[in-house]
Order: sequence, then structure tokens, then C-alpha cells
Amino acid sequence: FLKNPKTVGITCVPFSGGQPKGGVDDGPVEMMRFGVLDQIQDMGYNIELSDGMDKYQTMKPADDPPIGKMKNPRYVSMAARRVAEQVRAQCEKGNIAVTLGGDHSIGMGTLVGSSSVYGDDLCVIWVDAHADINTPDTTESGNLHGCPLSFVLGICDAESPFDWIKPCIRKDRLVYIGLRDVDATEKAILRKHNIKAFSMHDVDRHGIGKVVEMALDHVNKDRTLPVHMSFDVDALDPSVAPATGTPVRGGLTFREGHYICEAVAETGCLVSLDLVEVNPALGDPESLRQTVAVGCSLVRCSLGESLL
Ligand code: EXY
Ligand code: MN
Ligand code: MN
Ligand code: MN
Repeated sequence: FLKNPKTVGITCVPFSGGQPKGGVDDGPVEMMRFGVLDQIQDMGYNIELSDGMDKYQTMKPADDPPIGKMKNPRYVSMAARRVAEQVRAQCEKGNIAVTLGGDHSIGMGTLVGSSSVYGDDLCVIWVDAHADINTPDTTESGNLHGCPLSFVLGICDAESPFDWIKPCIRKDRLVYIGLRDVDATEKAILRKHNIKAFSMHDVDRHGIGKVVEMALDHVNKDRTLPVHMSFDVDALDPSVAPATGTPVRGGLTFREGHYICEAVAETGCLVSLDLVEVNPALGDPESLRQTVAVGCSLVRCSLGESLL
């Protein structure tokens, strides 16, 4: 699918407006400080960096009162819209579009951007402890990082300021891996819309190899469709990725997380990737180093580092 399979288009999104904890906006810069760009280049890729990452912070509206339960709705919407444009531009060039967050509300932007180029063929693998599928009505927290999928799947009517988002992802082309903290309202949504999910219980039962195979079979039986993977580091166990805003114990091991990335890389179908929710402000310096390091290594593995 890719015109430039050897070019990685990186969009850095220092954004924290989808949840209340500061610091997640430093995720991209810490991953860059750790050398993620050089590491990707050392694998033989060219890099094209989307411009103006500083704009994400300066675009914060002076006044952004809640709309219903949604917190920072205008800011989240503006940032996601910019992400969508930047990711669309990377995908149009045929680059592998890698987006470094930032909190997971930016996922609505990457999905709008990638699907605007790949259409409803786009398959989505959402690796997360959480389902991120609350609607503006079902969310209890009002934090929009818990809602991005409801907008792009068309499960809710995206009202202003999100009315620029049209349903763009097919419900039968979404699959989850790693779930273990899903709100009752979200479970009802998953059931109602028949959305496929592999929880940690399934990982325990079948092993990660079988789970990833079943997940890929569900969305992309013949491995011929383009794939977007959205990887929230909180999918990993907090002992592996401690510096994240909503850690949940009982997560993926270091190897299980990397296995998912390797298996996706092996398909050759990956067209876009998010790596989100690295929060360098949480925990001691060692937790930070460990989490940033694992974030960079998941990106590299998704780009094929471990393939022989
Ligand atoms: N379901 C909860 C909520 O809607 O607030 C928790 C969401 C956490 C989302 C994290 C980033 O993946
Ligand atoms: Mn998430
Ligand atoms: Mn999460
Ligand atoms: Mn919960």
C-alpha cells in the first residue's frame, strides 16, 4: 500500500488535554531525547518529521468550559483536527505514519487522517488496558482520552466541536488486545455493536501468539488490508511501563507487548501507528527511563526491528 515503505513520517503531539495529568505532553520530546529518530534511521528508514509540534500547546483556547461532561472539548477537538491533517499528509505521501503522544484522545485524529487516505479498508488494532469507547453521554470522568473510538466509529453523533468527525472506521475492522479495565457502559457498547476484543483473560487462556493471530484473522483474514495500530503503553503491565497516567495491574509482559508489534510488522500491512500515554512526569527517574525506553522499542519493533 505504501509508496514510500522506507520512509517513516513522524508526527509528535505534545498534548495532555484529554485527561487531567500534566506531563504526558512531554512524552514525544522524551522519546526523541532517548534517540527514537536516530534509532529508526539506523534501521535504514528515512525520516520526515511533521512540522510545528510546539503549536499543539499554543493552540490551547483561553476559555474552554465543559460541554456536558466533556472536559477541554474545544482544545481536544482542535488538536485532534491538526493531528488528522498531519497524519493525512504523511499517509498521502505514502510514508508509514508514526504518531507519538500525548494522551490517547489524539487517536481520533490519527484515525480520521489515516482512513481519509486508506478508506474503510483500514483495520484498527487497539492495544490498551482500556476500551476508549465512551461517548460524551456515557463517560463518567469526562476525560476525552476515554472516548476517541466512539467518535470515529459513529457510535455517537459527534456534536460540536467534534462535528468535523464523520464515521470512518468499520466496527468489524476494529479489534482490541489487552483490555482489563472496561466501564460497564463500554461493555454494553462492545456487546451492542459486536466489537471484537481480546482481554488479558484471553491472553492468559490462549497465549499471546494465538491471540494476535485471532485478532489479525478477525480484521484482516488474508493480510491484504492496511492496518493502523494504536498502542497505549498502559496495555503493558505497570512493572514494565510505570510512567503512565492510568496504570492497571495485570497487563502485558515486556515480551507480549513486543510480540504484538513484531507480529504486526511481519504482516507488512502496517500503514500507521500511535504510541501514546507515556507520561515522564509520573514516578522516579528510573520509571521514566524504563517507560520511555519501552515506548521507543515498541515503535522500532512495529517497524520490523526484530525480524530476521
Ligand atoms: N474508562 C475510563 C474513562 O472513560 O475515564 C478510563 C479511560 C482511560 C483511558 C486511557 C488512556 O487509555
Ligand atoms: Mn488508551
Ligand atoms: Mn489506556
Ligand atoms: Mn474504570
